[in-house]
Amino acid sequence: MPIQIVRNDITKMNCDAIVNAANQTLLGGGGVDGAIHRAAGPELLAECKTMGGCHTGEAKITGAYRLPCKYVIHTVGPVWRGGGHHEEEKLISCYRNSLKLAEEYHCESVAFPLISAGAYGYPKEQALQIAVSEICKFLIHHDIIVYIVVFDKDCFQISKRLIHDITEYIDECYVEAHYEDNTTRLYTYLFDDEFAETMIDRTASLSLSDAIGQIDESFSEMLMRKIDEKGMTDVQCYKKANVDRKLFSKIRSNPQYKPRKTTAAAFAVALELPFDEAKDLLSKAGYSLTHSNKFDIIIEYFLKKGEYDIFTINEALFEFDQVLLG
Ligand code: AR6
Repeated sequence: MPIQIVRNDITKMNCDAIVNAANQTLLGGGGVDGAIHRAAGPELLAECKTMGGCHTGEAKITGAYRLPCKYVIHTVGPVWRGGGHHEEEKLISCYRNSLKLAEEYHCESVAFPLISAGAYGYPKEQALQIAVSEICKFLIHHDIIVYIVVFDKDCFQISKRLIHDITEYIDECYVEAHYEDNTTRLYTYLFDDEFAETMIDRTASLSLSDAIGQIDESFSEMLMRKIDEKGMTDVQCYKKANVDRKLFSKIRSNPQYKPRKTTAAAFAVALELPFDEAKDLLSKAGYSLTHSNKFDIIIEYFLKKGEYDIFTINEALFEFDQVLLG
């Protein structure tokens, strides 16, 4: 997945660059800035002293010294003053300028903290939204892995209404699934038998090789067909699915490739498939969406609502401790 939200101490991130939420002096401070300077050692401060500070929204790069990464990109986020003082614009610039530096220094992976979301008081939810949206815009044209590193789950508080809606939906589905378990198992068996009989009738008149020759379109074939039908390019599709190029090539070149469920679902979302078509695509990879686990219910919830923003879906999956799409 080219973008990942992880819970970690950013100083432990083993990637090419980590981003520091610094202040204009670049001479260290509290929060993530303090943690980075402590872990990097005094050589980092010595280099920062030669940098001449940094304006809000801009970014500068230094070595990483004792940190496990190669570079530290220092950027200065805006102090939140109610939202009417160009805070959003400045925060957007922090992400753009940091990513530009990462590109110039040929970084293949970079980790961001939630800039401005601590001492500078930017509302966390909005800070997260800006981070995700700026990183995604960048990823459309660049092959690099970006991590958003957060310390606490609070940062993931997606809108309370969304969580409330999903929770209600999950509750309803659980009740339904439970009800079905107790009362309709017999019906299910009957249905399955009928289905099995039909299949036996249909195949009885065929030779084995004819029957095998009727193997359905595979996941990979269906995916490529849907991409064409939607008028998308491959790149648009795998980026939107938050899937990396290598994995997409594997799927493309091997018609029998069986992706993980999270990958199959990510493509259904990227293609903006209606619920029934999404179920078809998943079934090609051997998966179904049931009401007996939260992952399936959350995916169903978004597909049925026609909401196809993978990062919103991933925030919701994270909130309910589920594996993310991509
Ligand atoms: N790893 C990942 N995230 C962290 C870590 C860590 N080790 N430590 C804190 N966070 P902040 P700002 C999160 O205050 O709001 C400094 O004094 C934290 O929970 O570090 O941009 C500078 O010198 C929060 O979500 O940065 C400036 O004066 C996010 O990182 C000022 O603070 C950012 O919190 C900058 O304030």
